[in-house]
Amino acid sequence: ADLEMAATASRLPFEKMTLEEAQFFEDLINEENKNHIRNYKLFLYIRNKILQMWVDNPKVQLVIEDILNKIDPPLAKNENILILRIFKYLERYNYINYGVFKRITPLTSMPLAKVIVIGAGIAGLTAARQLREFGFRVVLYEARDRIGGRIATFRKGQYVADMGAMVVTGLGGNPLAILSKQISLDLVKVKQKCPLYDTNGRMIQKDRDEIIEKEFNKLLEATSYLTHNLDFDCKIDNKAISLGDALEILIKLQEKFVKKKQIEHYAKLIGEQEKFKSMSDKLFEVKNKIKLLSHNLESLEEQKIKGDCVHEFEILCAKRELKLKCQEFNDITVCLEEMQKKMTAMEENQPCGVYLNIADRQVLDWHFANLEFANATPLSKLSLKHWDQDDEFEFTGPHMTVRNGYSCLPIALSEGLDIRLASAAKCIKYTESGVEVEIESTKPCASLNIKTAKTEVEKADAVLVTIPLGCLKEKKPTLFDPALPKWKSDAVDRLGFGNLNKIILCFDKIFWDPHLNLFGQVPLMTKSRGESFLFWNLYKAPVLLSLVAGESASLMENVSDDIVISRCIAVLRAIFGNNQVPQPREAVVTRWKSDPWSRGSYSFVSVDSSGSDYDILAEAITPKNSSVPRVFFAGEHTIRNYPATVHGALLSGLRESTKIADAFIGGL
Ligand code: FAJ
Repeated sequence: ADLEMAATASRLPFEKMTLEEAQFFEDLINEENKNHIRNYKLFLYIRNKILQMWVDNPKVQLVIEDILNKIDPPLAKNENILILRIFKYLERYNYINYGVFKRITPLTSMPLAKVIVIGAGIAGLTAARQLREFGFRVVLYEARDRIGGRIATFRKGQYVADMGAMVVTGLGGNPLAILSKQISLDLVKVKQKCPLYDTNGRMIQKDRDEIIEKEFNKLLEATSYLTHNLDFDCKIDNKAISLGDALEILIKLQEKFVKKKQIEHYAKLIGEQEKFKSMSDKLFEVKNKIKLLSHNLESLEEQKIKGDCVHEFEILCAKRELKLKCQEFNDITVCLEEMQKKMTAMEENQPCGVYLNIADRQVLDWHFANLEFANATPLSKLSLKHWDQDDEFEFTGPHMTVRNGYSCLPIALSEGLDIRLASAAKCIKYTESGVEVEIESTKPCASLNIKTAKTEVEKADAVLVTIPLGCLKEKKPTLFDPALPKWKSDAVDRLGFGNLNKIILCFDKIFWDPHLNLFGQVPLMTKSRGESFLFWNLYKAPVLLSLVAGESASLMENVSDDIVISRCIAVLRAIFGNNQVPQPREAVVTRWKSDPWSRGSYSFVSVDSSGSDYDILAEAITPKNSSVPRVFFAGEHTIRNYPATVHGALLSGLRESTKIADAFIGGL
């Protein structure tokens, strides 16, 4: 990587200090320092150079000696103290030496303090690993009998499929780019081509599909214009409105607009017809007049008296009058022809009276279902104003999937950690002197097939809570002692936690186009638009993954596996034909909302919430009379710029390890 690439890969501006950096190195760059301009440039050069060394080889711990040896003279000559300071900063703030790498220097043998991490999902594992690097004693408690949380891979024989997270949304700036260099993650680009089929299995015409997709984008742009460009506070009767409400209002307005255009067209056509009629009447009048004039002329000519100049003048006048009338007749005829043509054209080009016909609305509903999948909630629950507040932080590069299964990541991160499986935190007590966590075993008792009530209490200096937001919502009244402060508890209530489910179907052989990663079926009805609307073909073995999003995601959880699977197979049979689609050899149906250790899939910005609730959920709690915070929070629901994602959860874990180190080891 060059210096610029290394900075971008680390989510840092290449030619600028971040606010955090500017605060940290204030002494170097404040204007009272006579070298402040030089220092600023020097800082950026050293910082980017260290990042470059890490990005180039993240498999091995980067140590100060390496850097001192490799930083190019003359710029950084005799700047060893500054280099060390920048190195330590980058290490504490987890820009270097994170993930799975070979350590060169030994870990501290005398741990500084003890931290309990609750939850062995990606946030918990990353934080625990980093805290261990910083010299803490760390114990992880995980309620399930496996690690990974919402990263969960189904593996059976040749079959591999992700039941939770599966997409890596671009590698540019993504910490997973570093992890993918450290461990074996088989990242494969997702081909975006996605043919859509109607409910009879006919493929939707490409041009129609494109027109509706454009309309979908136009509707979304209109909601964004409403929110950001117009002075509209996104409230009706003082109640915040949802993205779904706004879209349906816009569709109604479009329908009204189309009707208005149609009425205008017909009014114009009627006007033309009336004009045509009065012109035709005029023609009739002129024709009669011509008859009269010709008759008059004929009789004048019959009475012709030679040499009578008055009579001759009368004939000349009559001829002239007749000629003028004939001219008028011709002009009116031409005019009528023109009018006729215009009316025919108007009749032939009648505007459509409906904005979307039934088939168009089904395709539009498919796009809405896709948006409900990305947000894991019906559009009617998303905040119109803030639902896409994290868009500007999107990583660059194509979306990828992990072909060998995403669980490789938590497994690699868990190496060497003290993890207690099947151990749920039941109560987290926090005081000025530390924390006590009541742990309950979740292992079913073999004889009675009930959960054992065996509990133990673990003490530590601090606790890091990475429990999903869905569980916090459900368990917060009893999980914390003392109860969470109101500012925190209200944010837990406000922020949304959605649902998304998958149906994994494993077959003997492929009956779909193996070159496609995606295909979809448009829904029959708006209400059930999220049910098996999209299929993913990602793995080496013949596996299809079907998504159930929107309202259907939670409804589906009350239906038996057999019914869910047969409904999904029916969709495939409509597309590929009854004879082509056999019963699956293996099938898995997820139920993330019913899962007691997730209670849903991932967070979203609900109607009454905003991006700042993520910040509130990230804030640590300092007990009364304590000099340090004791309860820290990580997880995808605590990271405003990268919520609802694996990389977000990972970055939140890194962030909290820094906070804990700052609190217990002290600043640098
Ligand atoms: O591809 O990055 C995906 N890619 C992604 N994240 C996804 C995605 C979705 C997505 C893509 C792009 C942008 C946004 C989202 C699309 C979807 O396919 N996919 C996805 C699909 C499903 C079905 C789910 C459920 C999730 C996704 N996600 C979200 C990520 O998986 C999560 O954001 C991330 O994995 C969260 O990590 P975390 O560390 O914050 O949370 P958990 O739940 O993994 O770990 C918490 C642990 O605490 C669990 O292991 C749990 O058992 C444990 N626990 C709970 N209560 C406890 C406890 N342990 C002890 N005591 C207790 N009382």
